[in-house]
Amino acid sequence: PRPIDELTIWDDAKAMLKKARAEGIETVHERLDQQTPHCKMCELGTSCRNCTMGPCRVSEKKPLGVCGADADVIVARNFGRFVAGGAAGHSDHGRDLIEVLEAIVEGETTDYKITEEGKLRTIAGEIGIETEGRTVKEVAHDVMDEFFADFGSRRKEVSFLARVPQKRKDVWAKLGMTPRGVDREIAEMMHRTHMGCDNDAPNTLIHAARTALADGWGGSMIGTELSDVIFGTPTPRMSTANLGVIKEDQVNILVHGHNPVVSEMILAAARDPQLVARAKELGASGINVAGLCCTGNELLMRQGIPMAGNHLMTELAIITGAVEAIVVDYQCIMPSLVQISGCYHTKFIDTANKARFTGGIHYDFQPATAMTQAKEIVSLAVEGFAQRDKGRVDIPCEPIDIMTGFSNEAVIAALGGSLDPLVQAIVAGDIRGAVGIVGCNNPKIKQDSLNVGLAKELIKRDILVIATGCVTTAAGKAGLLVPEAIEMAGPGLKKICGSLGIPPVLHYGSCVDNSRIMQLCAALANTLNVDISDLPVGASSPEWYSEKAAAIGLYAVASGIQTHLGHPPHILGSKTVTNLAVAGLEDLVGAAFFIEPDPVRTAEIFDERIKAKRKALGLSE
Ligand code: SF4
Ligand code: WCC
Ligand code: FE2
Repeated sequence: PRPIDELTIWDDAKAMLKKARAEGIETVHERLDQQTPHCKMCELGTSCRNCTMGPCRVSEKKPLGVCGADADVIVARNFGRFVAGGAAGHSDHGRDLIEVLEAIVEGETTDYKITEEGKLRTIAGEIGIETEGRTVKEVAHDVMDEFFADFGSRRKEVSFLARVPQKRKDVWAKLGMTPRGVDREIAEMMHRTHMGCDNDAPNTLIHAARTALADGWGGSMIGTELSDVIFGTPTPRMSTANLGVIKEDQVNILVHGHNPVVSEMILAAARDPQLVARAKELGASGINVAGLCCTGNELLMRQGIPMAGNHLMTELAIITGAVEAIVVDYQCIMPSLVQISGCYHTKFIDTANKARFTGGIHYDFQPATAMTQAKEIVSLAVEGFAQRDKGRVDIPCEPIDIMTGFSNEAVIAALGGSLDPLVQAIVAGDIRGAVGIVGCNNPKIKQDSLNVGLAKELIKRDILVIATGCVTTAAGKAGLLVPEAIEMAGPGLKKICGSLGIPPVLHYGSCVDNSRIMQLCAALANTLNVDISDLPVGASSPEWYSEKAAAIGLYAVASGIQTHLGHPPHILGSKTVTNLAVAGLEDLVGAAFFIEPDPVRTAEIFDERIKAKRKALGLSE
């Protein structure tokens, strides 16, 4: 096996990897070793199994599949389906929020409610729903209908395109890239990639971009906005991160997945006095709910719960031996967590019919019965405390402080009511630009080395960093999410963030919350009366692994934002597709991808781009 020091930059992870090896528990790293080397054709994207005349693997020697498809067609089709998978994940999550809103409106649940009436009315106004003199339920009903319709086939464009600068919408219209309906674009992607349909790689990629845009400005944005309406818009607050947030003397429940619909209810149930009393009867001092991955980010942003870790910490969190239950909804949940839970007293509880795990305890979580079910789940965890083997508990460190809760609403409030001070800071060059660092961990990359390395390099250069998804925990553990981190920033960023009392790296939420970044860019572009592609901004996913991350990257590029990836998707087997991704898209949408494994070099490339964009806007470099 590879030495533990090469796998991660974190001490808490190293300690748990050592414990795993001592206890004979396999993790993602050993399984990667077993899978290496990977199939070369699949890595290049040149294998196809879209029909039973195949499977086919094309190469220089055998350049065509049985049907005659060449490498360009096969790579484009594979990538198109890959993006569709990611867009489907985010968007189906968004749909689940509409269904909760529906349950509220129809009176089927009292466990969920409309917390942010003001935000609901603002959104309604933006998408053209009458709000004057109408009750909150009437408005909510129409918002629900509009958003459901955004998933269908009757629209010319999804409703949140109301937020997009006209110049950008014109670009999309000209290219046939305007997202019409979320499910429609995803289904059409599946259709186009059936044998004998879209056999022109650039054309397939245009539709891949449209599918991604239906995610970023459709499904994801709906997910974020309705989560705010139902659970509250995030406001800045302090919390903590790393495995040290797991408490030796408490019942520990980890929530993992993406949808706050489940985790919010688990958190509420864990505050039930009877359950807390029972935990105390069993010798615990209380019930501790901590987060993993994005549902952790959702709860962290809105409720300030502590964050146990990101993607590559999920197995390791259980290996502390102090976790009574891990409660999951969907996405990014390694099936290995069931096996690892089985090595301890940990109960693995799944809650979504569309994401069941063999060997897990299943609850079919529904809005109407949410609180009752959540209490049952928490009760299972509490009773499990009695079965904990104290001899196997090892919590490797003390938690580190982080600041969270930066929604656009919170940022505007901090700026005194408008984006103008931010625009002024950009114009003056104190903040030279901004880069969103988003996404995952990948066991092929030393955990968080690039996520943290890039963030540090950028803030040094007075480039504000906005973090979401699994990058947030990395930034937090590196000490970048506290106001004191301005000491690591350049003089301009230090001045601005210092005067506002905020960190130079802002925690902007979960992966669906990348829609907040899209909204911010659109608002900045509208303020300056330019296109998004004119802004001195960038996006990066240094350690990405998932289909969802590919969808995010593609909607960022299609929205006009240059986007960095730390390693390429499986497209290198086609020159046409690769050239389009890293160059050709620039002519079409005003931005492209770049692939770069080195964080310093990546920061330099962003810096160059930001200089050029500033110059074009008539600003100092
Ligand atoms: Fe082979 Fe064409 Fe069928 Fe793909 S669609 S498996 S390339 S015959
Ligand atoms: Ni979003 Fe990536 Fe984490 Fe999963 S939770 S691992 S997609 S960043
Ligand atoms: Fe996520």
